[in-house]
Amino acid sequence: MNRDYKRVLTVQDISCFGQCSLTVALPVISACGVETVILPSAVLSTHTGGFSGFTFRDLTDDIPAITAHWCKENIKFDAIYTGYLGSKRQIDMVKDMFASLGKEGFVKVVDPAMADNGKLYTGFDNEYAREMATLCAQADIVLPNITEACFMTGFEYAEEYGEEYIETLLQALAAYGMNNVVLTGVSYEKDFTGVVVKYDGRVKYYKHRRVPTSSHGTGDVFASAFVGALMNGFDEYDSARIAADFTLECIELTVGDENHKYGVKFELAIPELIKMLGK
Ligand code: PXL
Repeated sequence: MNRDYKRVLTVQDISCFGQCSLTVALPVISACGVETVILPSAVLSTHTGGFSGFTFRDLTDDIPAITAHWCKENIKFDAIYTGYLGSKRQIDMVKDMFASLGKEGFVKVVDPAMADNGKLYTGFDNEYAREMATLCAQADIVLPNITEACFMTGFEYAEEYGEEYIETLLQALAAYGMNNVVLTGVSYEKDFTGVVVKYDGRVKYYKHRRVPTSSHGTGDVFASAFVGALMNGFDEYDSARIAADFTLECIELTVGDENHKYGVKFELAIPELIKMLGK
C-alpha cells in the first residue's frame, strides 16, 4: 500500500468552457498522484473574464447537505484548497469546512481568486474582498496576486514597484493574519516575473522569464500545481517554484494561438509537471 496517498478537497466553480478553476484543479492535482475531491461553488458556461452573457448557477444552497453527508461518512481531507467562490455565504461555509473536514494536521490553502490587473472580477465588490481576507486569515498559506493582496488589505495598487513596496504589502497581509504567503506575479524587471514566498518566517523570491501576454486561468494552474507539489512533500518554496515553472510552460505552449484566447493548454505540460515532481 502507498502510505503517501493524499486526499485533497478543492472548492471552486466549474466554468464549463475556459480552462480555469475546477476544470484545471481536478486534472492537475490528480496528475500529481493525489485523490482530488471536488465541491463546485457554481456552474458557469464560461469564466467571467473576456466573455459576455455567461450563465451562472450559484450552488451555495447545495453545499451544507454535501458537507453534512461527508461528516456523517467521516470523510476527511489532508488539504482543503479553495479558489473562486460564488458568494459571501460560501466564504462562511468554507470556514465551517475548515472546522469539520480536516484530518489531523491538514493544510488549508486559500487562493482568493477574485481580481487581477488592478481590478476585481465581474460580480465582486470591496465587501467580498474584506470577507475573503477573513477566510485568508484562517488559512495555513494564501496565494494572492498583487491586486488581490491590495484589495484585501486596502493597500494601494501599483503597476510599477520595488522590493520595498512588496515588503510593505507582505506586512499589510501579516497585519490581517496572513503570515504564510505566495505572492504571484511579482516583476521587478521587464523580461522577468516570479513569486515571493513567505513561509516559516523566511522570504524568498523565485524569478523566471516573463511572457508578455495575459491569459485567463493561470492563477488556477499555478495554485493547483502548488497544492499537488505540496501534497508530494515539497516545501512551500519548492512547490511555488515547480508551480511557476509549470505555469510558464503552459503559457508558452499557448501564446501566439489566435484561436485560444481563454485559458492555457495545460494538458500538454502535464508530463513535464510529473517529471518536475520526480515521478
Ligand atoms: O481563474 C479565475 C476564475 C475562476 N472562475 C471564474 C472566473 C475566473 C476569472 O475570471 O471568472 C468563474
